[in-house]
Amino acid sequence: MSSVSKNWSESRQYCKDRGADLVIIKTEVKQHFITSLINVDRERVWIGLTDINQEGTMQWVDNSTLEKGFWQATEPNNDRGNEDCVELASSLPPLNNWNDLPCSINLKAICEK
Ligand code: GN1
Ligand code: CA
Repeated sequence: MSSVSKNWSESRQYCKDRGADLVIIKTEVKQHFITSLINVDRERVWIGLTDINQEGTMQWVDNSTLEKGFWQATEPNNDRGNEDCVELASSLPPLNNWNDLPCSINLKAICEK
């Protein structure tokens, strides 16, 4: 996990500078694992998911399309038409803790190699 809060693009660059990328979560096992890693501090972090390329189509940073999401109730809601990047809020139930947020918000991030 990055120790500094940055916007989504800067967070992605932070990971790339370390030979990694923002985390991709395609299974329940991994979703539980990532949540448990950070919920000691109830952190909210960027993950490698965005619909910045095409509104309404969530894509992982490996360019694959989202198949299964672990969304909070009523998310993603693209609030004010301005939410294209996805956070994981670790204090919420592991299978329902994603939310879309403005990509300009500063959060910590989870990188993976
Ligand atoms: C709302 O309630 P809060 O602040 O955690 C909103 C989210 C937005 C977020 C933007 C239920 O979340 O969708 O992304 O504000 N939640 C609801 O800060 O509308
Ligand atoms: Ca939202």
